[in-house]
This record gives sequence, C-alpha cells and structure tokens, in this order.
Amino acid sequence: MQTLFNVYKEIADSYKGKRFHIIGIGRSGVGSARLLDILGADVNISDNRDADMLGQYLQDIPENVRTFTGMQDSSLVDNIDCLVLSPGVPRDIDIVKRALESSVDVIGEVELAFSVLKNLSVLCGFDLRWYGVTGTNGKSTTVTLLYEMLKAGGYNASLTGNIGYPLSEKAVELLIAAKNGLEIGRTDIVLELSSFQLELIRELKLNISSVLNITEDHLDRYEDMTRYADAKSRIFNGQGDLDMAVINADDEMSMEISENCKADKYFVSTRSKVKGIFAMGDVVSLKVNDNIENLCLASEIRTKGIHNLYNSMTAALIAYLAGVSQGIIASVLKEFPGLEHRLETVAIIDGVTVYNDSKGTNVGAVIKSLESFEGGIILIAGGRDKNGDFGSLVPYIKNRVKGLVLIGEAAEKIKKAVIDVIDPQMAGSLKDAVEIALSMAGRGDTVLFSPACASFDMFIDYEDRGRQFKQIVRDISGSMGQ
Ligand code: UMA
Repeated sequence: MQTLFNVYKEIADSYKGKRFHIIGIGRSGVGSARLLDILGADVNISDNRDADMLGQYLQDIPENVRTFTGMQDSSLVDNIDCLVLSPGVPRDIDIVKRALESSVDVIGEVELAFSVLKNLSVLCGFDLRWYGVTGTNGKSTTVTLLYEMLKAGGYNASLTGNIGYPLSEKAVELLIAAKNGLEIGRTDIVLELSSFQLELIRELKLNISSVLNITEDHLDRYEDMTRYADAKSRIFNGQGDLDMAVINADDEMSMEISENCKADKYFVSTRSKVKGIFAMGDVVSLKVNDNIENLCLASEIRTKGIHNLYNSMTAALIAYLAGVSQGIIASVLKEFPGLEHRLETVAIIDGVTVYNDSKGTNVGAVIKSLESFEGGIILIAGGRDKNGDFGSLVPYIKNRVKGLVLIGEAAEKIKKAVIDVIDPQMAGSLKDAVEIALSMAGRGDTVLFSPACASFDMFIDYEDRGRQFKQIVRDISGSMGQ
C-alpha cells in the first residue's frame, strides 16, 4: 500500500499543468477551482456576472486561479484541455459550443469530483459507497433523511451535491486528508443530483440510485419533458447488476425512465405491495426478500403530507439496503422535523398560520403543498417563470385557495392562467404581498408562500427568498406583540 502522501502525488501528477477553464463563480465553480488548484492544474474561471454580484464566492477562489468576471468571451476556451461547467450553465451557449467544436473535454463539476474521489479510494484502498437521489421534488428532504439514517446507523456519511455542498468540496476535504497523511476509512456519500448535474455525468457509478418523481420543471432549459426526463434517466448510466435502484412505482415517468436500468430494482408504493417498501392504510412495510416486515405507522412519521410519505419511504428503503437497522430507521422517521423552506411554519398571527415554502419552485411542488391543507389558503406565488404550466394549478386553487397574491416577473402570466377561478391581487414587493395576504386571512386560515417559480428575478436564490419572507413575517408578528 502506498503512503497517503504518495497517493495524493500520484493523483496530482495526472492534473499537473493540465489547462482547465471553469464556468460559473458559485458554489460548484469555487469547489472545482479549489480542487483543481490543490491538484496543481492550470486554472481559469469566469462568470458572466459582474464582480460586485459575486460576493463571497470571489473571495474564496484560490489566488493561483485566474479570474474573469462580467464577460464570457468564447476565446476564453482557446488553448485549454478541459472545460468544467457549473450546473446552472446550459450547454447550448457559445463558449461551450466553441469548446466542443475544438474537441475540448467538457465535463460537469460532479464528474470532475467523482473521478478524483474514485482514484483516491482505489489508490488508498478505502471503501467509498455512493447513494444518488434525483427527482423533481423531494430530493433534499430525502437525501437529508437518508444522511441522518446512515449517521444514526454509525456510518461515516457525507451529504453533498444539489443540496448545497458541492461534491468537489468533499473531494477537497479528502485530498487534504490524504496530503496530510491522515487515514481515511469507509465513506458513504449521499449525493442529491439535479437534472442539470446529470446532463454531464460520464463515469459516475452509484451503488444505490433513486428516482422520486418526474413532473414538469425547468422547461426554460429543456425543449420538452422528454429531454428533461432523459437527463434524469442518466442517473442509472453507470450502474450494473450488482448495484441497486429505488424507484417510485406510483409515478409513471419514473417507471418509464427506469425501463433500461440494469441495476437490481426496488420500488416504493402506496398502492401495491411491491418489492421494496409500501404503505397500506397506516402501516409502512418493507419487503426486500420474500418476508414482509412492518417498519412503522405512517401517522408516526413526523413530516406530514403524502409527498413526505414517499420521501420518507424512499430514504428508509435506501438506508435499509445500505445495512441500517429497521429500529434506527424508524426512530429517525419519527424525529426528523423537515427542512427549512419546505412547508416550514413561520408564525401564527391572529390565528393565521404562515408557512414558508420558498423551495416550491415549480408547479408540481406547489400542488403537493396545496394538497397538504383542506382549504382556507391564501397563496403567495410568482417569481421568474421557468415556462411552467400555471393552468394546472386551477383545480387546486378552485378547491382550496380563497385568496391569491402574485409577485415578480411571472405575475401577469399566472393571473391569466387562473383568472376564471380567482381574481388575484398584484403586489409590488414581497412585503406588500405578505401584508395583503394577512389582510385577506381570517382565524384558522393559512398563508402559504409557495412561488411556483424561480427566485432570480428578485432574490439571490430560493434560500435568500425564504429568509427574507420569514424576516418580513417575524417583523409583522413582533410589531403586533405575537
Ligand atoms: N453563469 C455563467 N454563465 C452562464 C450561466 C451561468 O457564468 O451562461 C454563472 C452565473 O452567473 C452564476 C454561476 O454561473 O454566478 C452559478 O452557477 P450555478 O447556477 O450552477 O450555481 P452554484 O452556486 O454552483 O449552484 C449549483 C446548483 N445551482 C443550480 O443548479 C442552478 C445548486 O443547486 C447546488 O446546490 C450547487 O451547485 C452545489 O451542487 C440549487 C438549485 O437551484 C439549489 N438547483 C436546481 C433545483 O434544485 O431546482 C437544479
């Protein structure tokens, strides 16, 4: 066995002097830059936004890395060996086309980090397990639950990817450990994968993959639903028959894309007693071999709503297949409170409960959130349109929503789509929207902020949007002495 420092050197030797250009100065771009810098590569990074828009990310770029902001001229990719794309960067822009035409290797941040981590584990001889989850909605809740279950089961687990901690940062962490000669033990990596990230994976091989659901989203980036589903189906690409896949049997598109999956398939259902995990009435059961074993009651799971039942069952099945005991899985399900920005209770003001659901960035997610309440909802929605079909909200608005307040670029488009069933109020700012919504609500009603749109027209991201919403609500609540 080589010493860990020699392993680090062997990996670094294959990157030394190689010329990389990274597009996007955000979380993924900075992680990639840090990783390639440690490996001694020759690195440039660019962002088409001006420097003053890039905040802390600019400060975090290593000093050896040449930085270009406020422009993205195609000549930046002349004379390079490899172009690394951040997930938010589409492949059909000029600079990427130029790189492809010049036969430059174009990879995504996840693939870059995966190949370094794979080499590291092979050369150091430590076990690296990979669990990847994709789907339109519920990914972050599911991967967080899975991570909690693995940790509770005594595994050295890491939570990475679309959840906000790029895989490249995990690779940096382990490379530094190797460089410093620290022993690395078995590591279990839980990876949240978006369709953007899946577009550019190549070698990524998951021990357990999972598809939660596929509904309309990101149609501003994809020509149609088929393209979007194709990107999602890439999650199975590297898998063979010794690997496993966990699929929502009740979701038509998830089942469709898994047809060619070569892994051993397990399913999640609330409709039939599938191989995998199912809920019949209130009882959640595992059926991994031929035995049916009761895991817990659905009513004991702390997060509420049918979508959370699917998320919980998926995480439970993956954890079980990874070797975590049923008792530990059940206790995590009973304790896990849910995530920030997903149907998060913010305050009760004069008997009106206010929820922050800023992560409701597409129509499907908003429908799931509306379904969690019987009625009496004042919905605040709007933001940057992702070419969403707002018309599909109509039946849910008709049955459950008594007031609708719209903000952002998509406000007019949403209004047109729903005008037959509700007359929306238009608001100029999020603060106005909250005030209007509260004035429309009565005791026992619900104010739900679930935008059905991206946040980038008015906020940095959905987290910033959710935090600003909560601050506005808390200020109002505080000023009323509640
Ligand atoms: N940019 C360019 N040129 C372009 C397009 C973009 O320079 O042509 C620049 C932008 O100006 C921006 C930078 O690229 O400054 C940002 O890149 P990015 O959007 O990929 O942002 P990151 O900070 O790297 O975050 C990404 C994911 N973002 C997206 O996919 C949009 C984060 O998911 C993820 O947490 C992070 O990598 C770490 O893996 C967020 C997200 O919204 C939560 N994901 C979408 C979703 O969940 O629906 C897919």
